[in-house]
Amino acid sequence: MAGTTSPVVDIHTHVYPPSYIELLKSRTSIPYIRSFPPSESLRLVILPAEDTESTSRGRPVGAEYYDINKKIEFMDKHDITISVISLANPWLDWVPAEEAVKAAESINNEVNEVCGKFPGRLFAFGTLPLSGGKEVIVKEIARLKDLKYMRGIILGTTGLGKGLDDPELLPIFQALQDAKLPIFLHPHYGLPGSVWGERANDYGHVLPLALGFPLETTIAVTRMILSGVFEKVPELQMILAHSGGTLPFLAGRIESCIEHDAYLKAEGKLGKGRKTVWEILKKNIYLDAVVYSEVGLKAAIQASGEDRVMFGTDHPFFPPLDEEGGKWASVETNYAAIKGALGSGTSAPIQNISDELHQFDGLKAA
Ligand code: 5CU
Repeated sequence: MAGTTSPVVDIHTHVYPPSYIELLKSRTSIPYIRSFPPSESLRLVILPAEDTESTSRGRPVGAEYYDINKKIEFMDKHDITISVISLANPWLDWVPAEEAVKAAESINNEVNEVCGKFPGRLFAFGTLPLSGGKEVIVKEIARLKDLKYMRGIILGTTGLGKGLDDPELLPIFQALQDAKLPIFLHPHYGLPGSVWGERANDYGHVLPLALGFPLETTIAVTRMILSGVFEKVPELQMILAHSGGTLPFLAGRIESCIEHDAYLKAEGKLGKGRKTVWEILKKNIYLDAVVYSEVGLKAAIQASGEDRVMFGTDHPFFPPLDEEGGKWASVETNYAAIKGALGSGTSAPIQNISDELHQFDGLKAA
């Protein structure tokens, strides 16, 4: 934020390392990169909802998606001191089981090395070999703990294929808790295409990105809450993308539905020891500030507390459509929302973001 003396730490900022880009270019089903003649320019097609015969198929993919120098240029332009970079969706979810371990090790090493080229400016969230199964995932978590620049992991909502309330994930959550590595939870799959109706192709990417992404996150975390993950792994820390989807706004309703559910009561799930949604929001959840409005940001701050809301940009997504070279409206909108929500002159969330980064530091010095 211009004028602040606190370091600005961007915890929601993605890369597709060059080796991942090459993989995407070799594929024909999502995720893939290709041109659509007569145009020769390459397009990145990642979302299930955007793989359609229309002009909204994918997005132009330029150097900002894979060239780390572009990330640093972007950081400098927007007064960002530190970025915690993460592989963008859909991560390694689609990689065949037998290739998962090698792919994760090589991507995580590549990202860790890139961070080392810009000491003090770049840290990272690692990627898990999800399709490889529990054992190899836990091993990769142990390895990530010792990679110098890793500060957590990025995770989608499918887990091992059955969602994040799958009891099979508990040893993985436990390993992350023990390693003091937070989960950066990020959506990708949205909602089933049928909910967008017959005219979905007329609306570009708006419905899946504005609604599908946040609802996917909200549903995934609510399922975790209902399954008791946060009682069973009480110190697990999660950072939710896009200010938790709609979780801060719906927390009261979710909590009320739980408290009034006769089935849960009969099953003995409403008794002592249950953490409420509000407690989980304040003890286990951090929210990014990528919500583009003061209203949404105030809800996030009220739900989790100012010190649990972290600055983010979603770079390289949401670039300006027209003007080249200037500041990005998507970033400026979030800066304005932070200023509006906290009052002018304060840079509290940014200050706290930095504190939290060091908290996650736990095992190693920056
Ligand atoms: O614009 C998009 O599709 C995306 C995406 O896929 N992932 C993300 O983090 N932000 C925007």
